[in-house]
Amino acid sequence: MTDLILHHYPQSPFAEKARLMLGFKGLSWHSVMIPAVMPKPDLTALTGGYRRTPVLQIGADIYCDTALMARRLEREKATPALFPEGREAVAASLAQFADQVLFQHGVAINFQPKGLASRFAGMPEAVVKGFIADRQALFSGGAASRLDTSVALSQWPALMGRLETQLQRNGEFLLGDQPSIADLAHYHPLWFVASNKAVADALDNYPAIKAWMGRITDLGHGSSTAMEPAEAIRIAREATPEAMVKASFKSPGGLTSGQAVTVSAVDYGTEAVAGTLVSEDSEELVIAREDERAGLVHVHFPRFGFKIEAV
Ligand SMILES: N[C@@H](CCC(=O)N[C@@H](CS)C(=O)NCC(=O)O)C(=O)O
Repeated sequence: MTDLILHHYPQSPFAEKARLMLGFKGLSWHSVMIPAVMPKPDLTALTGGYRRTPVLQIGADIYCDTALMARRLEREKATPALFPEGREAVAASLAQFADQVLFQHGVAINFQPKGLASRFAGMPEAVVKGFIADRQALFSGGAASRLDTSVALSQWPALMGRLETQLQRNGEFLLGDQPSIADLAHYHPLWFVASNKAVADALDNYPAIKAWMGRITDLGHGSSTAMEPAEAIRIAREATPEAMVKASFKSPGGLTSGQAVTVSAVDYGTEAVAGTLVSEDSEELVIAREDERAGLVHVHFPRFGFKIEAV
């Protein structure tokens, strides 16, 4: 196995989801710290422009988006399973709901004025202004818009109430007695709320959720060692992308391998990544690109939530 390298920063909820996936599977990995705001030149040398957090690197293969990372880690180590056999669709669809809907609520609750003040306490005003401007840019041009705080606060009891009831009645985890990707995707937005003392009381009335969060925290992060970004880029340059198994798949867009394409997220952080199509299947889009610093890399995206266009 080639080493797993996670590009992330500590406060990112989706990075926490990725760290927990690695912990759940009991994997060892290298930890590369990336900036929380643009520019991110060392990260984009690998991704070709994709800027969101986190990114998983395995040699010269770069995996964007935690939804695809989960599938790649499942291939790395099948058990314990993130997508339990026979419940693949319910696990993936619940995770998708949480990553989109619950996450937007967690962010809106965090970034209401008292939450923002607490999160950025003691930081220079320029840093706070820079962060706010970066996140405005992140959401420009995509299909998603930020959820209004008052809507998030109003809808929160419905989301929490449903979770609380199910966890009281149906075992330790969302799909029963074993954790799955559905748990990790529901956990990270709540972790984001819990980690901000000015807004953490949004979880106060939900004892079953709190107990479940403790069980997820206990999965841990696996074992990691720090790595410098330059070392990760050197590893990519010296590695050869993994050979792709060619399964027959009819491209919905009529694309053929070797064709010049761009891939971009549909919702936010829509910077397009240009390359040549290597392969596509029902879950994954893979493009090849040549980078001055990282050499030939294959960049992998989930099909769902991304668009691929011929250049
Ligand atoms: N669907 C993506 C969402 C990733 C995401 O929204 N990450 C946030 C951080 S939690 C982000 O990229 N924020 C902007 C940044 O870090 O530059 C995934 O599952 O990886």
